[in-house]
Amino acid sequence: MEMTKEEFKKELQQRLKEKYAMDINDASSQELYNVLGSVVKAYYSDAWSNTWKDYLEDGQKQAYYFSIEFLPGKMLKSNLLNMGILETVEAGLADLGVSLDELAQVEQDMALGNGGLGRLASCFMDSIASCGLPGNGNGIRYDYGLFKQRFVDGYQVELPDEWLRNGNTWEVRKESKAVDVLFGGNVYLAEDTDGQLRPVYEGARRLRAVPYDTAVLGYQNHLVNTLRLWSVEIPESEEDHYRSIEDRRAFEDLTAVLYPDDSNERGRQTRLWQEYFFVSAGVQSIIRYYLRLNKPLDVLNEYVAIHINDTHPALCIPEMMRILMDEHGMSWEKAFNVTVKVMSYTNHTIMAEALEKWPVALMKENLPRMYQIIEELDRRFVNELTICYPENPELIQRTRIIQNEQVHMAHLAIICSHSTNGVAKLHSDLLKEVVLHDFYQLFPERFNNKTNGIAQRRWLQLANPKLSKVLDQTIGTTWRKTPGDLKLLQNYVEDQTVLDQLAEAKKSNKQRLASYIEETTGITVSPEAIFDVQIKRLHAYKRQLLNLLHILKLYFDLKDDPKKVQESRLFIFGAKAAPSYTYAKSIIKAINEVANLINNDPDINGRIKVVFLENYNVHLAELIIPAADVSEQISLASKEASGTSNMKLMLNGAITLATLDGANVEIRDAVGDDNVVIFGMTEREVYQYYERQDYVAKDYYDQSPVLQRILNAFVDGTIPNIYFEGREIFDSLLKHNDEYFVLRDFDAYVKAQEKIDGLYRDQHHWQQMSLMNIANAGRFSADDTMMRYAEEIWHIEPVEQYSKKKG
Ligand code: NTF
Repeated sequence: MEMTKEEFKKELQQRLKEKYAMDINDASSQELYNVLGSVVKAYYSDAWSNTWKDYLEDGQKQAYYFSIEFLPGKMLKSNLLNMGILETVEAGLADLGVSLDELAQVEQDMALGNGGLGRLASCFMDSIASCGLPGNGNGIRYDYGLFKQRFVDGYQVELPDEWLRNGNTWEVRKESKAVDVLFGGNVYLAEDTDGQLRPVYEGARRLRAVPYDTAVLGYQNHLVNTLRLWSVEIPESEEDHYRSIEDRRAFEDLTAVLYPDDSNERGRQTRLWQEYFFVSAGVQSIIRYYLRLNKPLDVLNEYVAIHINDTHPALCIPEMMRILMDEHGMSWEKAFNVTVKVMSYTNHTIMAEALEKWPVALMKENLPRMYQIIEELDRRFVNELTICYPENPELIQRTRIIQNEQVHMAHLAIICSHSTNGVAKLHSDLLKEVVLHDFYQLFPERFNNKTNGIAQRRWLQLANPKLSKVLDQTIGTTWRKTPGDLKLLQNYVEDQTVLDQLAEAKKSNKQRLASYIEETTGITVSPEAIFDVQIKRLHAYKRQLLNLLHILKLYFDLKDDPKKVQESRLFIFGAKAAPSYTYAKSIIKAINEVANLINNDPDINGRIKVVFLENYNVHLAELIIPAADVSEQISLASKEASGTSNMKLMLNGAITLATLDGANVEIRDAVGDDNVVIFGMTEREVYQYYERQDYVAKDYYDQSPVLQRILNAFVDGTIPNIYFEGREIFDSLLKHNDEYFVLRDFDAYVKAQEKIDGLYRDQHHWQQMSLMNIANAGRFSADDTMMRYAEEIWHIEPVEQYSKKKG
């Protein structure tokens, strides 16, 4: 994949002529972007088809990452970077009077995910390819991605995300690879001509799943994997079944929208259909491909690993069983044996409401064959346990797949796979000791930890070219391929020149963000202020409210004593709330009203500012993260499975202000106590409260005049325009006893914030801390995480290693 600047320019102009009969000067940004996309695509197309062919010819074992969400963001620059032609193209465009950055703006963020789970899947895709691993993604091509967030009078308003309006340059529709998926009807088993029992389907709806493939380019290694996203269509043969347009619509809507609830999933038929749709299509296409290898199906696990990303794709299990038994005549025992070896599962949350359960009636009606197989899986599991643990019927009741007329998807995933992992040490320990303890006792060897990671290419090389340059000049460029080499930076912790350069890079990123803030919100902010950032979904357990209470404290302190010594602070929020999550939306409204109050108060005179940026997404994250000084990771200990913005912020030199939750624990271990600010209850203390049931939030209020003043502000008109929301928040803390212990951790948080203030005042020391964070962020590289999945779960090897062995 090599190309000189002149070749590139020629190619671009040529294609522009072919496609639009235009010269550069006449083309719009959209037209130029489209043409640039096709140039880029043409450059990797050989490598893409070769990768497929090589895998097939070598009988290479491949992993398939099944995820109901992928959140890649914009792809133009990351493709250029990975192809090694980012600079060439940038320079070539500049010669032609075009700015690459401006063109890149044209691309719509591909936002087929809600937050951490989907973004992680995309970092993993990037890393799998960049590590030379044979692995592909499998998901849904939603017509509408995550809603666009607007604020109207401080309220969140959701607008549709029409990301496909101008087409999608990167995808390739693969009509010939379409498969059919059946829904509903009746299924019974009848003897076939060969004497085998086979299912007979009556009255089922047949839908066509058409794949759209997107290339996933490895970082400068000529490897191109595939992200396959499925879209629904009505097969021609079925046209007669659809009597009205509404009837058609109902089915075509199957892949129309991404469910915007990141955790709280209410039993909705469409969602169940979505889950089965992409799982069935994906597993069918894997088997079809596998059959081309001419290998028997009972060694499928030597060639295929399927990863179940959270429980949404757990139907992979019964679907694989169905195909092996119904379509290939395999016995139950053999099919089960292979399926367990092929499947592995990751749990991403312990929040009870996110542990998926489907009503038996719904499953039976919509996916009758799936239900039959699940019922049999459950029956056999119960039988086996009854033999092994006759004295413990409660254990069986607690762990079986079908309970109280509900199918427990996590149970299905654990019982029928060979690996269950959590996403940070603390989280995996909690799974073993508390949440999934029964299963851990049954299958201890299946449980393992794989701490999340991030793709340093997007979150440092692309998002922060300024810092990247300083790194290149200081420690050389090997960190770009081997993020662990960032460690070398530690040698410069006493080097004032390097510290100044880092500070300079940060400042310029802060200026860039300040301009964006001014342009989009009209609020003027000073790049001299501490940029204090909390960016993540809006959820009570993440405690954006704790942040807000502290802001109010600072506000009142300054009102009382305008001479109070304190660094200027800019509090930046970015967060979407699930449209049905009223409490989270009330918090958004409250933050926006507090922002208005403080930003416009002449007494404060800009010493504190609060900015809630609309429509937080991957692109905005790329702008905010490089500019952050403080990384707010303040969830109630035990609730955040891992977090990944914590890793991105650290990598960009922000100081983490955190509870000991999720991967924050490992961040502290990586940088040492001196380079992070930790506060609040530990997970153990939280569990002690649960055991003793003796938390009384109101005591904290009664005993603290500071808290009284702050909380009263929500209901006495001090914060304007939040009559209902203020009351709701006030009541959540006092009447409903503060589920996430905000008041319990408040004092500790205030002290931690005071510590931050003091540390920042000593700029030299702050720069040293920042350097230490960058230097130790290599530990959270998704490349390493993926290598561990590859070795310990999927048993796949990098292609190079594989070919070397063969050679
Ligand atoms: C999220 N889970 C967790 O809440 C985060 O802590 C974690 O970093 C990411 O997964 C990635 O592992 C979810 O989004 C979900 F869907 F499980 F709730």
